[in-house]
Amino acid sequence: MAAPKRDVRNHVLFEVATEVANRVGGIYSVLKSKAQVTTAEYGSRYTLLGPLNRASAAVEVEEIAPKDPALIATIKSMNDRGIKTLYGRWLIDGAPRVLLFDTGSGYFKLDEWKGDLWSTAGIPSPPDDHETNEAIVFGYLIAWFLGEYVYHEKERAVVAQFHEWLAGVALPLCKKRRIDVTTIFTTHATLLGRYLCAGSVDFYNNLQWFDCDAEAGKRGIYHRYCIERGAAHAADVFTTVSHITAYESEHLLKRKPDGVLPNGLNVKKFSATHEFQNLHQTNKERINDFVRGHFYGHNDFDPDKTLYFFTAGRYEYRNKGVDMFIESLARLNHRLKAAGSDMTVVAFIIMPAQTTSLAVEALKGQAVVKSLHDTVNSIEKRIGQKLFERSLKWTEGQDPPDETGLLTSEDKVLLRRRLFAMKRHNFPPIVTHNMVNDAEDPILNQIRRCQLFNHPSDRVKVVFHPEFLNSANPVLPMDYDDFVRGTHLGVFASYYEPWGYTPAECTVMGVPSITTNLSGFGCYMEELIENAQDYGIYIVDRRMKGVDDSVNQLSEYMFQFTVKSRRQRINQRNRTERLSDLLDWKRMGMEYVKARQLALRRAYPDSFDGEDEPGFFDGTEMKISRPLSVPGSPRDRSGMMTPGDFASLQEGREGLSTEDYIAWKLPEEEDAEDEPFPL
Ligand code: G6P
Ligand code: 1S3
Repeated sequence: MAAPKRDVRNHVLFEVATEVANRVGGIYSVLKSKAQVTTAEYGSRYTLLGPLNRASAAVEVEEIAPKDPALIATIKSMNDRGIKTLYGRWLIDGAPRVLLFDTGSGYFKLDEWKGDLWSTAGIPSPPDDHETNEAIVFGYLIAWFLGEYVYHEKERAVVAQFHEWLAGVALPLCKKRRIDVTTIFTTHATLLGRYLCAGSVDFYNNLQWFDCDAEAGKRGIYHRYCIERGAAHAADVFTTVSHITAYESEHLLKRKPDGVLPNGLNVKKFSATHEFQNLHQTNKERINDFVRGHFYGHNDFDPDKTLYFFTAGRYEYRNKGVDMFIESLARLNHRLKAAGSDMTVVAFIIMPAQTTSLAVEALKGQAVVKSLHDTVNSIEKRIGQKLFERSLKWTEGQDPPDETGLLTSEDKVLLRRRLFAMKRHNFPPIVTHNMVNDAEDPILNQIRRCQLFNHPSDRVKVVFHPEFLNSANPVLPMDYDDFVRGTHLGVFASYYEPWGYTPAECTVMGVPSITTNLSGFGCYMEELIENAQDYGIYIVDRRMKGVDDSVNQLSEYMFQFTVKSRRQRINQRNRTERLSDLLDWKRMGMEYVKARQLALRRAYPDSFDGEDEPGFFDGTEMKISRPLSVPGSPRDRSGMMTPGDFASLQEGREGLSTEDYIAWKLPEEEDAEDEPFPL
């Protein structure tokens, strides 16, 4: 007897990842920022599944009782057999429901499951790889959960979307056990790609030639690679976050992705127009304060002619392009000196490395400037008080009070002591912390090689902050978002970057950025915007150019930025910020909708009235309305999110269109030269 048809329209959605309510990296950002649109679409039909990390769950999750009878029955059955779970609401925008599994409570079955994984999927698992053991236990718990859930839930279809290999073990199990769910596997990078790029291979020109099994074996990740490849092949729908990663996956995982699901952001609009410009100014003042302290005794550059550039991210020296950034800064320094420029660039590198403590010199810098500031303030108060008293005593016919005796000899001594404390016989430090491995640190070595030592004659100064930013830090007390707002330019010269949230975050905060055509974000913007530079999105060509040419292009972009006037920078920031809506999940989320539709069609073709599967690679283009006369606007198409070979997931015949999801259009452009804010 044929199984009864499941209701595909009213389907249930599970999203499975190891970073649910547990901040590790980019996937946490994806799930967290997307939660609002997905809960808006699904309500209680949406649940995120992840492993239970008690420390982070304690602050991020509020426990509640489940209401869905199938969920109640499934959780009870697993609990009765020793598996501990936590069901609750993730305390973020959208407050999605989460079900977290305590993998520790499943380890009693680890050996049995490892044997099963080998016999059902041919995936080996060495004994001493903790991360893989976690992935296996988690994968088996998820397959167990889904199997029981669809046993109890007989009416509605179930879509399960898995992120990254760590959550991928359940996919071959679902297929082998014929669990009645439809699955999507989304990879945010490939294991082999990340490893190969971190070495010194010419990755993109050799993608089709790598012997993947051998390369994975050489790096001791063969078993992990098998999980990733198995997941990609077992899923009903396979997707990645960008075209560049789709291309990489096709060659390294041997399955061409069905489509691309780019990452969005939860773009919060500011109620006041141009509010983000004011925020730039106030946060820049805070960075100025840090710079005054850090460069004490060498404050010979004008804050009004100083630009703040930065790069940030996980410490992956080559993959995140820090090597190229530092080399380009050295060339920029040379160029600014040769041109006799009066501009100074302070370049920040914010990347966590192993440190022992904050450096004494960095702390001292902030302390001496603070003492100077306090002393000047108290002198100022005393002078004011004296002047006031003298003025009160003034009578007609007398000379008005003058400056005589306002500054006492005690004040002069105090001031002199503060000035002496600011004498220094060394250059301002590069690094704000004591590094565990200073002599071998790749960033420091590159800075040494390029001789960017913060010499007074240098027009480019460097500050390496080897810790993520935090407003409780005594040296640079700012949270990351505030810091970004205060800077002028983000530089992310990545070599391996499947998407790249850092430049996207700059964009929504109205901060111009430089990225590369090897990053998913860079490619996406290049496709979408004709003249990206006008919008503050600079894209370095690292694909077709040699390294030296790419470095020159990067330093040229930075140099061109330094010659902009303040008005031009303000105008450019306005244009950058206008792109925010392009990156909003309200728009990007549409690709997820399409992927789920495709998964349902593939699993339940009969529920779609026998229609053929829609052409998955036929991108549908739509016009974005804008005044034709205005130059420099994004290209007139919005179905461009997944262009080219891995074109847009089909805009369905089920009433699916981007406009229907959350209406979006490019705001009309103002006259860039006529904007109502102070210079
Ligand atoms: C914002 C503020 C302006 C300020 C400007 C500085 O636009 O609203 O008042 O003059 O930032 O820009 P700059 O690029 O020089 O930091
Ligand atoms: C990955 O994190 P990563 O920094 O290791 O996933 C992110 C989210 O999709 C993506 O933005 C990033 O490029 C990838 O590299």
